[in-house]
Amino acid sequence: METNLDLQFVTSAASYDQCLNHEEREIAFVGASNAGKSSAINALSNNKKLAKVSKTPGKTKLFNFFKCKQGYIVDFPGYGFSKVSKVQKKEWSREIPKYFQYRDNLIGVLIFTDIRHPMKESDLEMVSMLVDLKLPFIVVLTKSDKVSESEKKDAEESNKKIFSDVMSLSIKDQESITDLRKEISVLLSN
Ligand SMILES: Nc1nc2c(ncn2[C@@H]2O[C@H](COP(=O)(O)OP(=O)(O)OP(=O)(O)O)[C@@H](O)[C@H]2O)c(=O)[nH]1
Ligand SMILES: [Mg+2]
Repeated sequence: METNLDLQFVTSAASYDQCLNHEEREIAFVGASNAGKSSAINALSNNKKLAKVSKTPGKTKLFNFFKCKQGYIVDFPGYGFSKVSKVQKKEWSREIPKYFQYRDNLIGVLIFTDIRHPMKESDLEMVSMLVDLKLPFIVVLTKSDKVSESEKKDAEESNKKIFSDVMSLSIKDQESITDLRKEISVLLSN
């Protein structure tokens, strides 16, 4: 299988109505702030500067579209959106559920969560929304280089008891990046 995603930043949207119009499949990257979403995008593309393109300070947009060979990845700001105003937060809390509810292109979601303290309350709220909407999701346990091999296995196993699709990721581990590329390719081409 082709695992080179050829990821490229396309555009951002500040509201659901402004989301890019296209006919391809799309997967969403969600998770807490600092979980490692942007780092994952950069690792997937082998380009350390890619995700920053959409993260101009003070101009953070809600939906960030990255084109890859088989479709699109949409990167979201972390839950909590700590760096934006109250007004912005309120607007985003209206726009985000619209995206998950109405976006026909959306076929799956990757939830990024730090392997050292995974699946916090906000992640579980996301899961509950995705289950209600019958959207498949993969739990990505990030920063796996921060724990021992046995702690990694324990975290994978305990999360697999609850969630059907679980994988570990470290931006320092090429094998895990290749695995993530494969998961994305499979989701987008099924
Ligand atoms: N050791 C290690 N650090 C990582 C890894 N992935 C991300 N980080 C670090 O974690 C921090 C946050 O990463 P980001 O990719 O900016 O996190 P984010 O989820 O995009 O955060 P928001 O944009 O705020 O939602 C950065 O300092 C990264 O260098 C990893 O696999 N291993
Ligand atoms: Mg980010």
